[in-house]
This record gives sequence, structure tokens and C-alpha cells, in this order.
Amino acid sequence: MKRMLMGLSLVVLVGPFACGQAFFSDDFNTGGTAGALSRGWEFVENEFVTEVGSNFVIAPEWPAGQDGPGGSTGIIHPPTADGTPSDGGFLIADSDAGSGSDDIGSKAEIWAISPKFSTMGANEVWFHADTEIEVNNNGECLFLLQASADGGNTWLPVWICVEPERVIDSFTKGVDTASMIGGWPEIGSGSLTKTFAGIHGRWHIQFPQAVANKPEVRFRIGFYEPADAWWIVMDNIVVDSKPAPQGSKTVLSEDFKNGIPSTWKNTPAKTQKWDTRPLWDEEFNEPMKWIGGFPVHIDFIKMAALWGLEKIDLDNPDETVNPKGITDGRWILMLAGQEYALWQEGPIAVEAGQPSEAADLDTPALNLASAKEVFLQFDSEMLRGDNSVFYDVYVSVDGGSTFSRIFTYTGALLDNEEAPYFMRHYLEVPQAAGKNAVVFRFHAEGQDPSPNNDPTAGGNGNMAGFWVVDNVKVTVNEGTGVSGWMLQ
Ligand SMILES: [Ca+2]
Ligand SMILES: [Ca+2]
Repeated sequence: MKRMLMGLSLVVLVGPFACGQAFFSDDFNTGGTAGALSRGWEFVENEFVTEVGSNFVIAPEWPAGQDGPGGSTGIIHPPTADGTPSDGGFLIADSDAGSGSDDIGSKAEIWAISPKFSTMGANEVWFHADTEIEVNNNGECLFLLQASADGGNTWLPVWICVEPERVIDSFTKGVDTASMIGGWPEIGSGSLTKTFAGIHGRWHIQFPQAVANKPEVRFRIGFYEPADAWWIVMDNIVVDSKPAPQGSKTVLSEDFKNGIPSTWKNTPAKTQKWDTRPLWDEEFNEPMKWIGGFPVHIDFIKMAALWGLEKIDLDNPDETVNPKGITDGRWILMLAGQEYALWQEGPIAVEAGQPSEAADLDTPALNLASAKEVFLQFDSEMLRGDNSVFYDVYVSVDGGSTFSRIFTYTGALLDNEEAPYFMRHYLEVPQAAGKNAVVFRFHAEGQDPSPNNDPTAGGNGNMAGFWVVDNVKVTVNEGTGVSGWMLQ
């Protein structure tokens, strides 16, 4: 509610520089599930649902038949923009904690449908939410975010997520999902709207143009055939006309097409560097790791030639190489085949007698002396293999002498070793405004699993995870006109 009121006041204060007002917001801190229902939310299951305990509630309540909200970490709040947990109540549906039996073909649907709100006067409509959507690497659910321009009579796709095993299950069980969603997500497409990956952090996504300037708009998030789905968790939802937070002037833009630039500092704390290609396995002289006797690689488009594959054909999947099997959801990359900066846990540190692999990738020092607001954005695709792994972003305002953390993946609800997360993060960095030597740091660390967790015994090739970063941009606003993002 505070965000909405501040947004309205900004319209008065700074006129055209205020990018818009909130049409809807909810922090779920008032009245629990009953309070949300009284505000116009609907938490609905269709007639095909047989699962018990998978419907939406406002935590810390949970549905009858379920053990409790959240699952794996004990920190059950979803992450805010900097990765730390949200507060108070939050929206959750946890199919994993439910009985989980509504398989592919069941037509079961479970939805949280928002209250109606007006977008009159808007040219564009944006959805923002602190979000944790956990995608089972071998699940078969569809996660869907949709918007309605007619009060909920008809729905338009905003974001479609497919649990990776659904590709195989659709093929073997003859359930045509691809035509239902307009084709499978495209591995390697970098698509932020049709994906095999989950969401972790503050999510910014634009609604279809059709819902702008309409008197009765709604949105809904939910499961379609949620058997073996994990969960949907959201807090601090805001719908307004403000795009994801970024400045009007680009100071740094890096797509790693020519590798990691020499102007970037690439420092291994132990032995492991960031690179634009996977680790080299010295034993097999190939850029891959070995899992259960099979060669695997997080970017299997780059590995296709080695496997004798001409293409990854999701409409005619091969169980031995397609999403089930050795390349299950843990290895499906939405950035596959592209150039990027990659940290991947590997055997090098263990071979060198170092149990921990950590590396810092630093931007060049940026002169932001004339900036009133500073923003960092980057595409991020990551999988955390175990609790030894940390992925964090830091900023230095003294040229790289000292750093403070501005983002973490491990501060809120998270599950290890499922499908990766893939999204674009947008961070506001007020401490960098007006500073003349600003450095951003991507820090990754993890420990290669080894027999009996004995690092001196050598790694067993299991995966501790990977982090892919791409399309890093630093943007600023200068002068007297500011966007208002930092005034909220
Ligand atoms: Ca809350
Ligand atoms: Ca790139």
C-alpha cells in the first residue's frame, strides 16, 4: 500500500518523470487467507483436481491435508530484489507438500486469481513481484501467469513455464502440450516468457498490450496438472505502468560475444575462473563432466556434435539424450549455445587439493559521478547443487578496494538441484550514485562433492552447480529528472 501511495504522490511532484501509478498492490500482510479473499482474491481448483493441500493460501496458513507451507530450507519467504526474504504474509501454493497426484492428462488446474483493477490511462502495464517458482527437474506441470482484459472471462498468456519431463511425458503418453501452449519453450532462446526454468527474485514482466487502458483487469498464476510440481510463492505484488527499474543512459553493456573482456578482472580466490566456455575435464580432454558414467554438460547444444546429434528435437524426443535421462531439467539452459560468462563447479580445485572453488568477476571501474540513480541488470541462469554453493553480487564505490553485497541467491526460499532459475535481475544501487570509481562483482563459490565429503579423496564428478551471467548492463539517470524508483 505504501508503494501505491508514494507512486501517486510522485505524479504530482515530478510530473512526466514519474513513470506511473500502481493499479494494484498487495503485500499479503493483512488478514491472512480470509483477508486476501475479502480483498477479491480467488483461490480456485477446477473439477479435475484430486490433490489435497495444493491450493493457494496466505502463509503461514496452509491448506488442510498439507504438512506446512514451504519445503526445503526453513527460510520460507520468497526473495526480494536483493535476494533477502520478504516479510509478513505471502502467497503460496505448494504442490510438493500436497498429495501430488494430478498427472499429465488430468486437466487439473489450481489458480490464484487477483481482484479486479482498472488500468485506465495506461499505455503499458507491468507486473512486479518478489517470487520463488521452483520447477521440478523431472516434473510434468505447467506453470502459467496470465492476464485478462475483460474481468476474467478470457485470459492471455504472460509467462509459460514447462517442467522439463513434460516433453517426454507428452510424447510417450500422447498428450499434446506443444500445440496448447503454441510450441515448446526453445532451448537456447533466452526467452523470458516461455521457459523450462524457475524464477527467483523480484520479477518484472510486462502484461500484454490488450490489458492497458481497461476498466476491469485481472491476472492469475497457477498450476496446470501439478503432479510433482514444486511450488509458487509470491509477495509484494505491484501492477503499474512502470517498466523494470533501469536508467535512461547506458554506462556499461556487455554481452560476452568476444569472451570476457580484458578490461574485466577475473580473479580466482582458489583455482577456478569465470569463463565463456565450460570447464575442461582433463581426464577426458573434453569440456564436460561425468555423471553416473555419462558425459554431461550444462550447455548441451554445444555438446550436440559430440553426441552425434544434428538437433534437439523436442517434438520427437530421444529418451537417452533429451530432457529425461542424462540431460534432465538440471541441464536445460535457456541461454544454451550463446556466449556468456560461466562459473561451473568442477574438478580442478579438488585436483589441486583445494576443497573450495571461488571466483570473482569484476566490471571495469565506472565513473558515475554525474549519476543521480544507478541500476544494474543482468540475465542470470543458475543451479545450486548443494549447500556449499553461493552466488552473490557486490558493489565497490572505491575502485575495488572494499565491497558490499547487493544481491544473493541464498538468502530466501530456495531448493537445490532442481531445474535452473532463469530471469533478468534489475537491481537499484543507490550507494553508487555520484561515485567516480564503481565496480560490480559477480562472486561464485562452491565445493566439488567428493566421496564421503572428503575433499582430499578427489571429486566424484557430481555437480555442485553453475551460474551463467549475460547481458550485463549498468544504467543511470542524471540531471534533475529521476524515475522515482529510488524514492519508493
Ligand atoms: Ca508480505
Ligand atoms: Ca551473450
